[in-house]
Parts: sequence; structure tokens; C-alpha cells
Amino acid sequence: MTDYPEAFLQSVIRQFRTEGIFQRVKRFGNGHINDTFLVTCADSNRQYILQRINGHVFSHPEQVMANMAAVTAYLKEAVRQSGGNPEREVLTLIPAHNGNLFYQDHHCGFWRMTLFLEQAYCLEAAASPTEFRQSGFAFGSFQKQLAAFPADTLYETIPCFHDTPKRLSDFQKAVSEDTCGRVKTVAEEIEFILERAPFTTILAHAYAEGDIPLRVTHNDTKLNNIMFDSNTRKPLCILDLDTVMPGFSATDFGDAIRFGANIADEDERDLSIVHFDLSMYQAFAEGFLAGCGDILTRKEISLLPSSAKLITLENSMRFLADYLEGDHYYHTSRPGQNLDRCRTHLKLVWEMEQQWKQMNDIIAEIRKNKGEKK
Ligand code: GN1
Ligand code: MG
Repeated sequence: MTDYPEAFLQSVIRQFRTEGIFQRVKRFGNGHINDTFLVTCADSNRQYILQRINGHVFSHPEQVMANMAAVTAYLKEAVRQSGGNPEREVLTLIPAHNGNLFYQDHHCGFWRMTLFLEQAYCLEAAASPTEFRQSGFAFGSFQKQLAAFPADTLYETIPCFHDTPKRLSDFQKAVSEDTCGRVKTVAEEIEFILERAPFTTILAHAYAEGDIPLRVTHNDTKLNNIMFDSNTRKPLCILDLDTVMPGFSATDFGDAIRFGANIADEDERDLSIVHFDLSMYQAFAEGFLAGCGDILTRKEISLLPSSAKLITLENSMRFLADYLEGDHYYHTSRPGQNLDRCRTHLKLVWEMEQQWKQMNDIIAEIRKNKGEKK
């Protein structure tokens, strides 16, 4: 992670239309991609989130911001119409003085600012199935709210983001190039992944056959991308809209499961405490399907268990590829962290395979209780 001198950060902050006088800026959050800071101003009740968009990951940050502007405007209108509070329930972009939604510094760094939500918090882990069910409802509702959004007006901010077969070939390239000489130390992990190569086409194949539609999806549905309201203790606002673009419904489900149904940390080193928790999975599935209402087709719902396993496997490949390539993509705070992240995910894939029948039965049961139509 880059260190920025405070005077430089202040010069960036001055570019944006903040209220009040600058007081302090400090690093914030646990994102693996962008550099995030909390900005506090005196003489106003406002705090702000300042982010430098990772230019290696997002080659067109202005397209990221165009998507964000369109999606947040659309969501704010939906919230307004349903009598909610758009400022608290949808991210608010703070423009720069020149009217743009971003500022480009002299080193080509791309910065943006959003309003920080007071009286709200993020969770790194759900304390109970109830919290996780609520987060499922929030991500499901997000898809439902955007169901009529014109998907073809959005940029693909990271091409082939959840194209698992492409992720597999990128991973295989990282293995064959072995730029850091690390392949010999992770033979077992590589073998585990490659044994599951045929499975990686499951969503791509369903789409190619016309069995599932493209929808506007979030594509990064980690639990910590939701802010909860401190008073109601319920989800308030969905964050991290960098990857909102056309995708598969099931992918948002799967990504949330691989993070939240793991009872240990994403980068836990002690694999004996890493487990896939079926009751968390069930809670999220209940919430997600309720939040989606009746937008999902029968086929999309039937692919939810596969997607949980698929996105877990996909993340394991991405983490291991980054480890093999020298840890350039994800932020890391210690050596071997990407390998640890990969290993937790492989353990989760393994446990999902052991509980495959239960995972499918849970979805079938929710479906039955919903009295499904499509
Ligand atoms: C990254 O930035 P963050 O932490 O929300 C990544 C996701 C991964 C996740 C793994 C743009 O998300 O795809 O699933 O790390 N985002 C991008 O924790 O690559
Ligand atoms: Mg993200």
C-alpha cells in the first residue's frame, strides 16, 4: 500500500466540495484494492471517505465514476419514491470544485470522495445468522432495485471480472510462468484447483445456452461492503460500487457466501478453525431470495449452490495467481497472506463438496416455502 504525505492528501482534499474546515485524515477500512481514508472536518457534522482508485485494477477510473453516478442517481430516486432517506441509504458522491466526480493528481492518481455515513458501522463477520440473513436481503434487494436499470448503459469496469474460465486460464498462465519460483511450494493447492477445472464453466455454459440472463449486479458482495445502521442494527447502505455492471445473479450470492459463511477470517492461517457454516449459508439464502422478490428464474435459483462453490474456487485461483506473480494485485500486510487467503478458500470448497446435498436441499426448501412460480 502506498504511503501518502499528509500535505499531499490535504491538497487532494481541497479539490472537493467538502463542508467545514479540514481537521484530519486517516487510513480507513479493509479494502484490498483502493486506498481509503476518512476525512474529518471541523465546523460541520460531515465526515468524508476519500479514495484513490487503483489504476492498475481499473484502467478507466472515469468509467467507474460514470457507472457510480448513474447507479446512485437511479437508486436514490427509487429510495425517494419509496419514502426512504436517499442520503443515508445510497452512497452520495461529493463533486470536485471543477464539477467532476473525481480529481486527477499530478502523478495520474485518480481520487474520489463520498459522504461518510454517521451512526453506521461495517461488519467483518456476522455475529449471528440473523445479521447475515439481513445482509442477504440487502444484496437481493439491490438486484431487485436495479432490475429495470438499462444494463447496456454501464461500462464493464473490469472486463471478464467473474468469467471463471478466464480466471482459470490466467491462473494457469501464472503457474506456467512461475515468475517468483513459488510453484514448487504450492503443488497441492494447484492440483486441487486443476482437478476442478471442468466445474469452472458452469455459469458461463448456462449463459451461453440462454438458460440465465445478464443482470445489473454488484459483483463484490462482501459483508463488509454493507453499512449497518447503529440504531436499527439493520443494513442501511451498500458500498463499493466499483464493479456494479452486468453479471449473473448467482455470482453475487456466491461471493457473499464465500466471505460470510466462513466462520474464520478470509486470511486465517490456522485452517483447523476455517469452516463453511451451513446455517450461515441458509440464513443468507433466505434473505437473498426474499430480497430478490420474484425477479429470479428457476434456473438462476437452482444455480445458487454451484455459484457459492464456483466463486469460492474463483477467489482461490485469484489469490494463488497473485501469490505466484509476486503479490501485486491485492493489498497485503504480511508475506504469504495471499497464499493463506487461497488456502482458506480451498478448505471452504472442500467442505462445500462434503455438504453438497444439504446445500441444495436448503435452496429447494426455501423455494418450496416461497411457493415458486417461474
Ligand atoms: C477485492 O476491494 P475489495 O476488498 O472490496 C476484489 C474482489 C475480491 C475481494 C477478496 C476489484 O475486493 O473481487 O473478491 O477483494 N475486488 C476487485 O476479498 O478485484
Ligand atoms: Mg471492492
